[in-house]
Amino acid sequence: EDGYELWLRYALIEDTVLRTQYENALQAITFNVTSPTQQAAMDELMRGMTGLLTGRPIATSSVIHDGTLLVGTPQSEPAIAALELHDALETLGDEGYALLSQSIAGKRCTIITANSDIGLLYGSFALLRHLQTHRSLHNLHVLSAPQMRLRMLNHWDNLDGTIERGYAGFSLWDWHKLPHYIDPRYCDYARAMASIGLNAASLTNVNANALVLTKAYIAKAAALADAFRPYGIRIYLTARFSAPLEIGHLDTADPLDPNVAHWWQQTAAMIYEAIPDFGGFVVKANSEGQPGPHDYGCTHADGANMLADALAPYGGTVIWRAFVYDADVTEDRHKQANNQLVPLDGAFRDNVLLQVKNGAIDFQPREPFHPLFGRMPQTPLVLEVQLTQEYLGFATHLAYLAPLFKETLDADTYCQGPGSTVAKIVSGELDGHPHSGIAAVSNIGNDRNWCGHPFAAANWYGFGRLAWDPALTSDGIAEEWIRMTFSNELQIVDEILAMMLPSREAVVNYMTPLGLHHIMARDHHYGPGPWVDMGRADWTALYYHQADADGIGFDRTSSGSNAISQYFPSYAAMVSSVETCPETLLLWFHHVSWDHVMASGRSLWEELCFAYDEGVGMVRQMQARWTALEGLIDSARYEHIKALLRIQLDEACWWRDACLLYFQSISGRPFPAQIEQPGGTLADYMAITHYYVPGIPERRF
Ligand code: BDP
Repeated sequence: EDGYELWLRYALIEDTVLRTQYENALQAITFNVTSPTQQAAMDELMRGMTGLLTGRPIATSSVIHDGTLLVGTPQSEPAIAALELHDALETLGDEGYALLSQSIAGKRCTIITANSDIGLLYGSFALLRHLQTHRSLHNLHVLSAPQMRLRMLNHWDNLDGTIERGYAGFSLWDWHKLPHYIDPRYCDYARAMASIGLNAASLTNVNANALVLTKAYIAKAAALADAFRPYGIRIYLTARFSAPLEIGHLDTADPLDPNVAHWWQQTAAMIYEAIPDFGGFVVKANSEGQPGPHDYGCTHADGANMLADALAPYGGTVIWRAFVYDADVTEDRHKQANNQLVPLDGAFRDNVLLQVKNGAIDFQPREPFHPLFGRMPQTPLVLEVQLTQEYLGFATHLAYLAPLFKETLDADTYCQGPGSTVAKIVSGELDGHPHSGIAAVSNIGNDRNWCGHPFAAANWYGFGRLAWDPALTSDGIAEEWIRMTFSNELQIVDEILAMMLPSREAVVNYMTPLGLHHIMARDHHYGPGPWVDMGRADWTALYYHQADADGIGFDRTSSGSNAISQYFPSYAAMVSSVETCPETLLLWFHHVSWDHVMASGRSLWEELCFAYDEGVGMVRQMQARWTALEGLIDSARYEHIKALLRIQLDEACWWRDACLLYFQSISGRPFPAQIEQPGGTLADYMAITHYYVPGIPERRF
């Protein structure tokens, strides 16, 4: 067990009673394969059933056996057409699937059907998931269709093989050997993506390199697109706004210049010739030094529309990122995206989607939802989350992130009254948009186990499941993943579930409790840095925590930056009062006295100390739970995770002690006697400048 198989392990079901039931129900398979996607579904079903069950089902061209798995669309399979499933099929759209138990000519059948081949593939994975998680095949009546049309991973992969903020090795895309060598791993990547319903991949870093838009690279990207196509995955590329200058020999990239527009049209034509189902461009413009339309006095809409016009004839879309801010912190960075983009609502072409990070600052362990959600009803918004744990301990910390994604998806913006959740906005439901979507910054690299930390795969999995259905629960998703990845043994499932569910909260506690944010080390973002002063306020910890002799926290109320005013009144009213603001976000929105009395009856200072300490305690609990599983988990994964938890504990202590010593130097208050007292001095912690310090002992000083 090295994690390569992810959640698609298909290990033999050891419960013989259950396995016999499955074997009786799946003695034969009738699947008249007519396309590469159907072939992928057939291959997966055979692979899965061969692993999970003893023996292989017999392939028959029609239903002649009792206990047949019948797979097909009404078009590909007359036996399914004869069932007249119109009502069911109507609810499935062009990607959904149905799993049904039905008898045909007196033979018991399990049916996978859909309106499309990709629906059959998704349904095949769903049936296998059913078996992998030991659910009953009796009276199956599952109808499932995705809530979001675009379900995408954003790879931040550079053409030189490195990955921006990647902690699981180098890029999977071997640009050097493409287009001729198709690494079998591309197929396994596509299988994993399709197994959770993801249907799009942007291959390259948002801090883009124009070279990927040259003919040679497009041929390479086309080879990847060919490999992914049977699995329903469309590829996107990041478009560097200054590409016309860098590879087009023009002397401007001005979006209103006809030569520039023409160059992009030619480029789009060249791409679509090679990749007829190319998804489109993902664009980071006028953000963190990237070029963009502002360089020419134009708006984001001018820039996005020019690209959208080039893609429109082929059905492509522009995904324009709303992660825009500049160094001028006379305006709170929290407000800048709304300031720049809200006035442009209605000005974007129909094939432009605006991709908005979950929060207004930057993928912090906890952020309130981004105030753009609900503020641009005429523009389809895509939610962007981050799987790679840039701000959550890289791939060495166990942090199950479905609860974070859910927190945003379920957040009520109140834009059209109560119940106007972010999920309803990005699914297009609230404003009736035909486009809808959700994207995640990938955590995948060429590490053997894909995501670096064996538990990080749960974030890839959880993201896909939520992209398909945001109403799923974090618990339910985790349970599925555990059963598929480790075991169906109840003790194992329960123990691991109890590790995973609070794990994100543990990270929040030992890194940034009570609404603190952006206090990590500079540049690489690994480890604590509440003292960081970059000279540029918006990248400076001091600016975000605002700690002084009186208190701590960023005042975003009307007496401060007034970022709260960008939210709709019901939410704004709740967070604008210290009394009603959730304590988990208190220091995000308020500058609060160290002596402020919290709900627990403790002072804010004490509460901060307890929260940091509790974070460390939660990691200890995770360790204890894992150790209790010794002998029940295969030794390779057991030892790997045990070692990573050791690192996590060391670093949780590092975060707690460094932050508390630093804040104490400002608050001047003693540490409560009940918490573990820091071992070193603040100077010791500030002296740690290493990028990564392996195994810092718990009591280093
Ligand atoms: C920040 C990352 C940076 C990315 C940026 C983005 O530190 O590497 O380029 O997000 O999303 O969090 O564009």
